[in-house]
Amino acid sequence: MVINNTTSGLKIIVGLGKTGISCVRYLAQKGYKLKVVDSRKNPPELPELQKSFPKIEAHLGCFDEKLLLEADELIISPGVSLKEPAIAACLNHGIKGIGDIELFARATKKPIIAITGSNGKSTVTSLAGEMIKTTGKKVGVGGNLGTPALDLLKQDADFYVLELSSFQLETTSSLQAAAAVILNISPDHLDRYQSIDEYLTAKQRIYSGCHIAVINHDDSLSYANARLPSKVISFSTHQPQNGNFGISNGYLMYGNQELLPLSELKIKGLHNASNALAALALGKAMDLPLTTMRETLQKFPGLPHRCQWIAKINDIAWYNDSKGTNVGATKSAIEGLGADNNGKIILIAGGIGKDADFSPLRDTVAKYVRTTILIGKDALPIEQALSGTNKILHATSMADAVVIAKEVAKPADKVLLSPACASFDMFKNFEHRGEVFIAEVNKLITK
Ligand code: UMA
Ligand code: ADP
Repeated sequence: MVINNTTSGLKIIVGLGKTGISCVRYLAQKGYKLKVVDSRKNPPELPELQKSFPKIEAHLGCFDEKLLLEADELIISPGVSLKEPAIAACLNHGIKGIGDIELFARATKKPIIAITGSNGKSTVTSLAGEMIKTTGKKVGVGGNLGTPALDLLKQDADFYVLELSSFQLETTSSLQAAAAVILNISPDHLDRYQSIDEYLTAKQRIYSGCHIAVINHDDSLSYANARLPSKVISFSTHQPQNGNFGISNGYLMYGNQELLPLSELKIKGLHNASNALAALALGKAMDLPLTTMRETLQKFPGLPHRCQWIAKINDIAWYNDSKGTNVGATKSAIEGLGADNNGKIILIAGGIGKDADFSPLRDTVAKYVRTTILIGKDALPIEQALSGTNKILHATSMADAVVIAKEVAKPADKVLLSPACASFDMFKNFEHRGEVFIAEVNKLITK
């Protein structure tokens, strides 16, 4: 049975987090009839809803299918799966389900630079935003990075740069980005997707209708079966073809043109060189001058919680990579820090594993890691996957993990928090986890 509710005029916002409240603000101002639902009893933005929109009903504690069926459109937060039974039932009944990025895409005619991938999204999004700012143009930067896209519409902008997750892309069909990129693909979110193919299909929606596609030439999985436009710019960590970006003899290159020695990048590791190239390719797609993009690359210090240097204590360096929330990220963080190290790495990992297979970490851990200290809910599958590669210890808290790390580290070692997991079992989010780690490391200095 298909229910046609297009006359009800009611939009139901599903999820009352950052996205949900941004949708309330945007749609309420446009005069729509709204209700909000959240399966938690105390969602994070409930106080804000009650204060600023006291007339909008909030239905909390579960998703009530009967209520949802009253809507003509569901505005679904990225954290809510479309397979959630009550949501799936509504979609099957013909009720439209969209997300905040779809609303955003419909609302602006300004060029959108859209960035997705398993890792490096926030770094490339911030870099691309900085590159545009350096030219003196106005830019709104947000999306999965933190500021919900709809909130960016309040600023006057010449360009928007959006970090997009696979979850956001699932509910978006009108994006038509001026330039779009999938940075790389490695397994993530397999608790939400049945297979990596399903995850990839969601990611590839970013290329739908885009004007220029930026592709990672080293990662054919990311673009092989995508429908790409005629204009494509590629990046690679090898010598590029004319009109594309790459690396040769220690330089970032545009075709045969040397742009910048890798040693002048503040963000370190081959994965970050790849991020720099992706940002250059996006900038080129927007006709930004290579000279100003080079200037930005020389200055960009990187973002907190991404392989962030914290302190050196008794010849042991401490790094916070709390944003390393999947296996691919942790692998590149260990390789990036391990490659130029005289000592070994003490790795602090663990949290919510999102049904990942941790065995791809085995070779990297065997090569660079002296001891792994595990925290969090999914310590056991990580221990099983890494068995025999290095010494494995367990900690009951971040404080405990830091104390153990101090005891087992030797001079010239690096201690790296790179959990390969989400943080929600022990922390509010990855920022909170990183901050707790930094606070515990700082206690070692004052002791
Ligand atoms: N909710 C339910 N039922 C569910 C799941 C969630 O009711 O089954 C409710 C929660 O109770 C909560 C609300 O939905 O009240 C939260 O919505 P949300 O999880 O979509 O989170 P937001 O606060 O709206 O933040 C989202 C992104 N979060 C996720 O995709 C999980 C933020 O990315 C993003 O910064 C923000 O929108 C603005 O665009 C965070 C993230 O972890 C950083 N992203 C994932 C990642 O990077 O791996 C995809
Ligand atoms: P995302 O927003 O996709 O999570 P970030 O830029 O925040 O990506 O980086 C998160 C972590 O992923 C970093 O701390 C690093 O460990 C790893 N990382 C960053 N860029 C890459 C890349 N291009 N390839 C693989 N891993 C990366």
